[in-house]
Amino acid sequence: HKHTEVSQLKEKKPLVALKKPLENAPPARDFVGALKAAHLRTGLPGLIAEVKKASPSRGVIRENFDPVEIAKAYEKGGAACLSVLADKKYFQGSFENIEAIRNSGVKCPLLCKEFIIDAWQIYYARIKGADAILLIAAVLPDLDIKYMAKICKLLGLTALVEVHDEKEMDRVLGIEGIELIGINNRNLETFEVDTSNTKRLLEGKRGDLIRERGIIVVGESGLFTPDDVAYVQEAGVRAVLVGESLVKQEDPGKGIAK
Ligand code: IGP
Repeated sequence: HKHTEVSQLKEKKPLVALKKPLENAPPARDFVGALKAAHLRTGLPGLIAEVKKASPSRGVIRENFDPVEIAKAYEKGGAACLSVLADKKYFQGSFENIEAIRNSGVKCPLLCKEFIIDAWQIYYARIKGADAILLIAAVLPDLDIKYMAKICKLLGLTALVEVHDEKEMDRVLGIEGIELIGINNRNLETFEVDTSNTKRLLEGKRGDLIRERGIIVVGESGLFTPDDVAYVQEAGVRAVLVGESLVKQEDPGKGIAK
């Protein structure tokens, strides 16, 4: 089933059409470098602040949604990187939002939050100004993750590979060259959030291997308070991805550690 979808997509957007704009795109920014620098500077996990209007679990999170205004507030507040929802159907995002933020003078590296199932989406994200893309282990076979991570390397993009259980973590640790892993605390089927997910997945041998390889782990979803952040930091993350709790504030940049 997945494979028919992919081949249909390939017919719709031939890669050749993306060749020229790709050659003209300015180089990607260093997403992992920005996270490490923020972590060193603050002693706290580097923050990826998410520009998100709505979600399937919460509905509309912010009524007067201006992506550029939010991005600027995040940068001013001290976020290391930004995550921008591109998915229309579930999150009311767009690739145009990424482009608008990139063209607004915001300097933070940008993560394109799209459900990527085919290579052309990676090239497209790059053209729209993304510096990193999300690869979700729950929807991609290992071979696709490998292949897409290779494309990212060629384009100078960072791949954030997202896992939400031990099985997915082990699959991703079996792939060479992955430098950024996100642990999603949200169960994708029930939408329930449990931050102890991050802790569990970093215990024992998995945590050892991650430290040995210098992989940066991002704690994702359901982080609302400084205590939540301290908890996942204690578990071993050096970066966090926060959306809802920031987006719903009047000043979304308020409360970010500089
Ligand atoms: C942010 P929250 O609970 O702070 O708004 O979560 C982010 O982790 C979440 O939006 C997310 C997501 C995803 C969205 C994590 N992985 C994959 C879409 C697709």
